[in-house]
Amino acid sequence: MALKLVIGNKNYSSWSMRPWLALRANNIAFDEVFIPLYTGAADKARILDFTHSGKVPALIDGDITIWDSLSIIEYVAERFPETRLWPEDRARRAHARSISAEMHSGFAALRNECGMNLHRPIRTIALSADAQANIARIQQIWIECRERFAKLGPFLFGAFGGADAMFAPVVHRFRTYAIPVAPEAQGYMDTMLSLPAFQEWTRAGLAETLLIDRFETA
Ligand SMILES: N[C@@H](CCC(=O)N[C@@H](CS)C(=O)NCC(=O)O)C(=O)O
Repeated sequence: MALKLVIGNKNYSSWSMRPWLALRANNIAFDEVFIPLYTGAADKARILDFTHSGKVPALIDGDITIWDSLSIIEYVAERFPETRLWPEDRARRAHARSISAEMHSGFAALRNECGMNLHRPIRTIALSADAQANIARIQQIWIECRERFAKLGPFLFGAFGGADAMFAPVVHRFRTYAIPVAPEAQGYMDTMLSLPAFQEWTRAGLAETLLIDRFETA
C-alpha cells in the first residue's frame, strides 16, 4: 500500500514541506493528501480523520500513522535506510539530530515574525532582537556544518539529508524577507534553491491561489 503524506498549503505550511522534501528528494513514492489549512471546521475534521493531533503533516503507512515533521523524518530514515537521511558516522548523526531538534523546538521569534509565504513580495521588515538572534544562530549552524563537512558534499552533512529538510523552509524565509546573510550561508541557500525537489515544492506553492489572511500580514 502506498504511503500517504497529509500536508497543508504548500505556500504556507513549512512543517509540511520538511517531510515532503525528505521523501521527494529521495524519490520515495507517496500519495499526497492536501488539506487546505484554516478554512473551517470541515477541513479540521479532515485532518482529525488522519491524526488526532489535528495538525499536518502526518504520514500514513498502512496501519501506522506518524505525525509531527521530525518524527516522520525519523520514520522515513528507518523505513528506507538507503536514503541515509542521517549521517552514518555517529558523531555526525548526533550533530545532525541536534540541529534538527534545535530547529524543531526553537527559533520561535523568526517563525512568528517571518512566516513562510512563498508568494509574498520580497521585502524587509523590522525584526525584533530575538528574531535577529535566531537568524545569527541559524547562520552559525549552517556555517559550522559547511566548514566541517564541505568536503563530503554541498549540503549540511554532504548529501541532502534530514537536517537539510528541517532547515529548508528557513531558506524561503531568509529569501522572502530579504534577510542579509554571510556568503557561506548564501552558498548553502543557493544549494538548497537548486535542489529539484525544493523547486518542485516552490512551484506548486506559488501556483496556489488560496490566501490565509492570518499569514498575509507581514
Ligand atoms: N510540531 C508540528 C507542528 C505542526 C503544525 O503546527 N502544523 C500546522 C500547519 S504548518 C497545522 O497543522 N495547523 C492547522 C491547525 O492547527 O488547524 C510538526 O513538526 O509537525
